[in-house]
Amino acid sequence: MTNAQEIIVVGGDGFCGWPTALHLSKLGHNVTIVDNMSRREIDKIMGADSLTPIASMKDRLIAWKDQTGRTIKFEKIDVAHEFERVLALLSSVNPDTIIHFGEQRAAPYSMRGVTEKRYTVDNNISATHNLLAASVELGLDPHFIHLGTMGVYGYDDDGIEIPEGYLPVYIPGDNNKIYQRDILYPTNPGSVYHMTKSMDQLLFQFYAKNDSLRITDLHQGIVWGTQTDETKLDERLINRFDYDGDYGTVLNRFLMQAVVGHPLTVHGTGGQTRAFIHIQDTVKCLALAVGNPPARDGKVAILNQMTETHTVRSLAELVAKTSGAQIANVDNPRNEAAENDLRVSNKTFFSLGLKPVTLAEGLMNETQEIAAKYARRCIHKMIPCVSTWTDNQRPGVVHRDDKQVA
Ligand code: NAD
Ligand code: USQ
Repeated sequence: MTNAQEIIVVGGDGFCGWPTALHLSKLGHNVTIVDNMSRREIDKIMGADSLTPIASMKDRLIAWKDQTGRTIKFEKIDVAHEFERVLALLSSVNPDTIIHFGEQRAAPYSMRGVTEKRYTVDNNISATHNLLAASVELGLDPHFIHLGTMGVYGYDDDGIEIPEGYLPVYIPGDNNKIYQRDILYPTNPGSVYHMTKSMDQLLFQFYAKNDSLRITDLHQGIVWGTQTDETKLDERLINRFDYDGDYGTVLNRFLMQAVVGHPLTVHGTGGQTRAFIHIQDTVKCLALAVGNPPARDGKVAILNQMTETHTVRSLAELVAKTSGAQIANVDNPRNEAAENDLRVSNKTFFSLGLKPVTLAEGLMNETQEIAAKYARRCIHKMIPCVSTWTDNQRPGVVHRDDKQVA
């Protein structure tokens, strides 16, 4: 491969970051992972764990070297709070690309209580800003790639296809002329976590304009699956598989629930439509983004990184049909529309050559095989979603306008 880059993968111990780091290393790039291991700490505090047995970072990197002969470097740094260390690292690596996965990414965790709300805002906003500010302070010129989320736009069901970042608006001026502006497509976040991703967008807008940083913001849908070509090479390289009520995402939860004999936990009617992408395509999209930095024109490149949409209900029905699992419609702990449509423009990745794997193409079986292999590790009490969006949704809470007091 030509054009090997120096790439820093922040959050490279996580579900998306780890397989991305491996994929980019395999392509010949020089990869440095940065992570503060907070995700593993949160699991310990919650009493949860990845369904798959994830090796220590040291063993992961030894396994990668054993399998491929390639070296990935690792620095344990909290990028939200250790600014001097971020400066020192960026200065020594002088990265061509920084990929930023290093945020608290669970919507339910961000809604657990005030401690988790404050942690999510503090961690995510400071992490993003420190990386941008450090690059500018050092006079570096990295292509900055951030993992954002489809959910910044909310699910209002207004029949409009969500564009890739920008909305042309036409404003009548005082002189009877009509002026066109491309504004950031309005956000309408549905959790404190999604709110931090909306706020990140303004940081990017400012640094692209003021300091001419080249920034790509990938608005990713819900990632499913667990293994990629690289993580399959050795059991010590296995990716994490979250299934608990806060960090487990819906399709992976259903696939493992079917395996361990738990009814599929559909929130409400299951009429919520969401965007999805397989982890194998996540790593391919990242490689495409690395190879295609945006022009230095003061404008953030915003790409929708998703390959298909489904309702929660249809996913549950599909999993139930193939596995015989029962479906349980449970009270929705979230404050979200019960039913919505969703249309998303994802033309950029397709124009760059992405050929996605879809649900129909058999990877659901592979994910269930992994879940079955490690089903004995399941901590059943961690399956229910107990983080609620408002106090009123907590079990046993008497609503202010209830006539009868229980
Ligand atoms: P993850 O929690 O598995 O990984 C995030 C990693 O970042 C963890 O290893 C964590 O320890 C690290 N981290 C967090 N704060 C840090 C800090 N201050 N300093 C250094 N490291 C820090 O999450 P993921 O599923 O891999 O998601 C990665 C990114 O992709 C997130 O920003 C998330 O918002 C985005 N995303 C994820 C999904 C999904 O379905 N998993 C979908 C859309 C977008
Ligand atoms: N849901 C169920 N049953 C469950 C779990 C979830 O019905 O057992 C429902 C939720 O109520 C919601 C939908 O499934 O309507 C999706 O929930 P999720 O937990 O799979 O996904 P979400 O909270 O949106 O967050 C995940 C990732 C986040 C990422 C986001 C992409 O955790 O990091 O940003 O997907 S997106 O949804 O496109 O914004």
